[in-house]
Amino acid sequence: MTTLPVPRGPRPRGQAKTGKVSAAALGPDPRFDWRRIAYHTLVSRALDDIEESTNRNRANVPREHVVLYQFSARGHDVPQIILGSLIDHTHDGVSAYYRSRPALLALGLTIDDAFGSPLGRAGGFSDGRDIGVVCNLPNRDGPIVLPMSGDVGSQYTPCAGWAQSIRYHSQTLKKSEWDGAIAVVLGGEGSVATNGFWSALTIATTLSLPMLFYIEDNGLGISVRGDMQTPGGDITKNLASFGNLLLRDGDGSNPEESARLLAECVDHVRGGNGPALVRLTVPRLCSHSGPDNQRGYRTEDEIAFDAARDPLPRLRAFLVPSLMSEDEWRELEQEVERDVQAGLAAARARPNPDPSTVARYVYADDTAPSEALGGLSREERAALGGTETAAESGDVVRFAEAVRRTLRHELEVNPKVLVFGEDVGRKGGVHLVTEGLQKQFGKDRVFDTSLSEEGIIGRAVGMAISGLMPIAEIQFRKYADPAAEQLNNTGTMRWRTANRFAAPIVVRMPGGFGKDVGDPWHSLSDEVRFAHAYGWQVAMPSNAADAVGLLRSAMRGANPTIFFEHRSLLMTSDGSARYPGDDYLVPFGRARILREGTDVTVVSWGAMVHRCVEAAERFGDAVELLDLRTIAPWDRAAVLASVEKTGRCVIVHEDNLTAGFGAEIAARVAQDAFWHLDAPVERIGVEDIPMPYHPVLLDAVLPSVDIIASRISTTLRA
Ligand SMILES: Cc1ncc(C[n+]2csc(CCOP(=O)(O)OP(=O)(O)O)c2C)c(N)n1
Repeated sequence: MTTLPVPRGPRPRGQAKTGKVSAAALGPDPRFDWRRIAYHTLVSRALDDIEESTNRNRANVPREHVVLYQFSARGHDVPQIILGSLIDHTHDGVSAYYRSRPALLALGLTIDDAFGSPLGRAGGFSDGRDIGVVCNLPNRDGPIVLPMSGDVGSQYTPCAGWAQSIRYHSQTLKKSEWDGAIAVVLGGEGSVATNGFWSALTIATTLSLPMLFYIEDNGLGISVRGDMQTPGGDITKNLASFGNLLLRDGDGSNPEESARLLAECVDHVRGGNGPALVRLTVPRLCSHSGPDNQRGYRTEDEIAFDAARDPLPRLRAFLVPSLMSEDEWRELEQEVERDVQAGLAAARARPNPDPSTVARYVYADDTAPSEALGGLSREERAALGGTETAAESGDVVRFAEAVRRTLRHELEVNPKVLVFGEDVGRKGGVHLVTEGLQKQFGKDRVFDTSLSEEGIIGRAVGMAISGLMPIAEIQFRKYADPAAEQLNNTGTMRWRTANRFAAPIVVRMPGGFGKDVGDPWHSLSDEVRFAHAYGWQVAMPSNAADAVGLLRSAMRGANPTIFFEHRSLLMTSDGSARYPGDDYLVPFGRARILREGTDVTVVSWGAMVHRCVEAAERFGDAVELLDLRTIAPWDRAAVLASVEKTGRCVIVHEDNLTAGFGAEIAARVAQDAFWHLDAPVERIGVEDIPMPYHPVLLDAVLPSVDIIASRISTTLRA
């Protein structure tokens, strides 16, 4: 045997070199129901035992008993369950990851669901749609667990959003039932290297939010050691200069020390003293996941070293005989065995998910039997109402002013609306769209954020789940890229939780070329990326009136929305229109016919619509021009009906030609209107070149009125 390293973490306090502390010696602390903690630990171990022996990498497991993807929490369990027992406020929110099931058991996860979901059975967290341990707990009358995601680190910023929501509900909306609630995030030591961790830490510490970071340090991120994740391998040491963060560090295999440190941190955060971070070292008594066999990166000695730090025997020694007799412990084991076997049988008896339902819940479904947690309720949305009839008496407004008025009105009528982003508060946004709103509505409702798009979107998600309506601004389309992970997870949330959770946020983003200027960073269009993503509505209004109607529909709706504010339209006459009123709504997926024509259908959206209008004027009554207004959903019926009439189709957009959204429309037209076509479907877009800076170059890449007209002409002659 090689010499083993000294166990990490300080020696537990109250523990002599060779002695041990008993639970009774701690005195009665009513917060800790140790029998319950022991019960859940034994349940968690039994789940791990059964799943480890039935995962699909094991031979001889009957097909119907196979766990498709398995993660064990063995070794992480005791401190997680202790933590879970401290999360007891109705509005506590927890954000966790794939190794967090023990905490969920303490928070009310049933054994049936705990088994059923890894088996992929119907019902449960996701109705067979997501990995069994990537789970959630939508509790309407108690602490909730936000939907987990598979991406390491993505759990942090939604948790910061929940923490900020606690403050908003409690202090701004004066809902006293939120007083004293906390947000708790769980993560491994590998996750402290991620963007999400740092983004959430910045939000929580700069705003002094009620947020607890619990880092379970098992020393390995799959096979990579902790000193690759943070220098020296100890995140608490490295964070010592954060004045506004309580830091604690200890041995998670020691129940007494875990309980003491976790309770201290929870009390600190619950007491309104700002955030805390506690790191507990824990052994990983298992492979990373079912398919991993630890070969090549862990020696037998290292495995044995961790085995000697198993918190379960230490829990037993801590409780027996000081709080429980040997007989009582045995009875507890028997009770767990009975409950686990019953839960396993119930889970195995569940049917497989129904394939005919797999397409359900990509978007909101108001006919669903129960409502998802997140966003405005059906009643709140109905009460806000709205009209599809535009007021005719409105003054002509610029696009930017139209958006500002809409935000202002919605802030006035809906106290759950919050508007935020980089420079959105004091300055009023770099495009001045939110100018004056902070002055009018205060810093709780209209505010600047730290410079992290991951943080802006993740925070919005946590807020939406708490029932708020967050309107996030991304300064320029290109800068949504750092938030890609959160945006993706927002779009799939309703589907992957089978309508248990949704995050209907609105993301406003200026994009496209500017007036006389471009560049690769501030002029990106690339809207197709959001049409390609799951679950998003995408609005690309070409004028102020549509902007009002679409933005309001999004803000009173139940689906997450990308709302493009084209740079060249914000302050120009092209984008201006008559203000259609404070209740005006434009439904998504309904194109506007800008002019009727007989021989060719031109389809466009955003700023290109105006060039198409100009080009179309050269052809008398030949051109029928459709402004799609939204590309997800897009008005297929209107396009097909028009092409059936005209027999020709030209699609014009600013985005790249290759795999631009025009390709989707062209494919649909070719398939569904083939027999009506008299000419090949034509697409016009930027020829796969980044947006250049100099106006001469910009003009060279953008589809011009002349180019559009010449292609219409060619199509008409075909
Ligand atoms: C963004 C992202 N990158 C990579 C992965 C693949 N991956 C899954 S778990 C993991 C290691 C995580 O380690 P840690 O945070 O310490 O948690 P532990 O598994 O040790 O509990 C990696 C790299 C992922 N899921 N997400």
